[in-house]
Amino acid sequence: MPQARTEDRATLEELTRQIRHDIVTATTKAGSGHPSTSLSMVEIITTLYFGGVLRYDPANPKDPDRDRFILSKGHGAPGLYAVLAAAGYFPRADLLTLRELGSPLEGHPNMNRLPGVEASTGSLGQGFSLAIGHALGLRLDRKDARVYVMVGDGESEQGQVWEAAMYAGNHGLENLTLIVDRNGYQQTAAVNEVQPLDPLEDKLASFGLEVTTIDGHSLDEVAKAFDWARGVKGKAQAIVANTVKGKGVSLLEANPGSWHGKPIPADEEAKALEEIGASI
Ligand SMILES: Cc1ncc(C[n+]2csc(CCOP(=O)(O)OP(=O)(O)O)c2C)c(N)n1
Ligand SMILES: [Mg+2]
Repeated sequence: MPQARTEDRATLEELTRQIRHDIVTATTKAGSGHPSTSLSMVEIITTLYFGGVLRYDPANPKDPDRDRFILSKGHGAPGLYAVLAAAGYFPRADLLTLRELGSPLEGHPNMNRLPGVEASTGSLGQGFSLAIGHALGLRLDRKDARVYVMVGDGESEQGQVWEAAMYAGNHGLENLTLIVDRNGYQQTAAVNEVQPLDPLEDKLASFGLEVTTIDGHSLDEVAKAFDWARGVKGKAQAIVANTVKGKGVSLLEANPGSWHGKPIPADEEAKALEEIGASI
């Protein structure tokens, strides 16, 4: 049976800095990719993999009893890769091969090339449905493993997300937790300028999910939300995480609408890493 890794608070905080560091260095070296997308999800994925939530075994990535995390907003691949490397799925040094020809660290996650990647994503809107397939399969197999799926707020404009919400609600998938990374921005503009989601929580609840809203950068709130999710019976859960696109790097935070899908320029990298404060 896989184990959940439960690190102490100081270690968790250092891991968030390491993961932010690795997101920046990999995308800047690649000269492409999505650092701002990845930076908004760091506390959530760190807590999933190291805060006693996900049960997994990097030595046995296909263990049928493992919990699953599916990154539906697949362009956040640099963040997923950084946490998978920290968890021991592959060497951390490989992160610097991001987007190189032949590297399994493709621009979007490829489940056939990299251990720990549960679903090939990047075409937005699909991951929630894939997660439902896993959750149903686990239920049929009478396993107590759980499925976590993260969508973006811009992604949540897609119809397929709501078909999936309807299904998860109607079928009482208590082993499924949806996380909405609500960083307020999509590709070129604020979500509110394009297709406001509000009242998001009411909508999700009306589809039959149990909903909570948190500050997605508070390790305490994130941990409590996952505890809460595991305690909900008979219903799928949604965690709406309010986050900041580009969190931790002032250059990106100052203008999130302009930095989507753009790496930090090489001459700004040192300042960004200093702001992040990673010790490595
Ligand atoms: C089906 C589909 N349409 C369009 C795109 C192009 N695209 C990539 S990222 C993105 C914006 C996503 O915004 P959001 O879901 O809020 O993610 P964030 O980067 O803010 O975390 C778009 C439109 C895509 N990958 N897939
Ligand atoms: Mg967004």
